[in-house]
Amino acid sequence: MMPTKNFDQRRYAQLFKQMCRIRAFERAAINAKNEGLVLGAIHPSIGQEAAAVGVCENLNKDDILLSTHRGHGHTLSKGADPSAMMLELLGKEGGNCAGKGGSMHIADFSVGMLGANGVVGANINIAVGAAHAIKLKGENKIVVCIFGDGAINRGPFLEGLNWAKVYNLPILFICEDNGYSATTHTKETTAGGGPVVRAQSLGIKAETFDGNDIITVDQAAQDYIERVKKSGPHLLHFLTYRLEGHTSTDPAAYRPDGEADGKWSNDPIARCRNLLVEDGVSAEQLDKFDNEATAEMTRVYKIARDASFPPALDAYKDVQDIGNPQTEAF
Ligand SMILES: Cc1ncc(C[n+]2csc(CCOP(=O)(O)OP(=O)(O)O)c2C)c(N)n1
Repeated sequence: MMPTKNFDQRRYAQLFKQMCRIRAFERAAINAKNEGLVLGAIHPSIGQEAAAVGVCENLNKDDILLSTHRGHGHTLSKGADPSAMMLELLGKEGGNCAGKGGSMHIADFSVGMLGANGVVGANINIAVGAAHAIKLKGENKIVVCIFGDGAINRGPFLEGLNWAKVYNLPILFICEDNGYSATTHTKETTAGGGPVVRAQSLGIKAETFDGNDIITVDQAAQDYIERVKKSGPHLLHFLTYRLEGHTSTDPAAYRPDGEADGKWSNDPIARCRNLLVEDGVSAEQLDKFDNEATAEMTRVYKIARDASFPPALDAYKDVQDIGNPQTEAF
């Protein structure tokens, strides 16, 4: 089929490649976890890659990003080095946080990634603080804060959105709604109309979009980033689905039988692939992108597996000195 007029084939091929890289990174991370190389949990974002790529590919390097416990995709899309990320997951020397952060606490200031966060909702107020600093310094950049649908039921959501609106801060809130908060259907624990209605009640413009359609996410992100630059805080609500367990070891038995199987046809990578094939890109070319992503992340995994742990004394480096609790407390 001939390329369609309004479809930017080159751009969407690039976004397809990025989504494949995230998936391959997480498959390699799950492998590492299964081999006992990762202490702590891995929260895969398999099925949610379009939101990460569609948003982060529209940011500049010095724009600021804050993410969640499910942040590999966001961090990679913001430009972090996958080798450093895998080293971090394995607690090795050369990790983004010298092996002290792990999967849920990766930060890479060199690409504007201010941090993933294992405390649900806690990234929201940090993000608002960063946006306030940008405003006070008169800088020309924005903050993007990504959180799940479960986080909107924690206090920081109201606190953060309120502060952002009162001070008209340059921040884009992104609710990545996969329908679940760990093992619970978020609907069962959410009163009212959800994130969009809550944001609108504070005077923040907010809309819901299909978060599994890369074109929709890309266009919504472009539009909302421009709006944030002109007029302060906004919120995007992306509907998506976590295709696997809450963590890599969660069998997700709380889901109705067959629910996840039925959702694979809505996989954002498969959907993007179909669009590209319909537009004339060959299946071989797309397989090549996919295989390159797998090869890259297999390399990254092997580097991390064979790397050294930091020297034991480095445990005391870069951590806050709060004194000796034994002598001070007694
Ligand atoms: C304050 C807090 N409460 C509970 C937890 C345990 N917990 C970890 S992830 C999670 C679910 C969060 O759901 P959501 O925000 O929708 O993100 P998702 O896991 O779906 O990406 C919970 C309850 C936590 N980490 N922090």
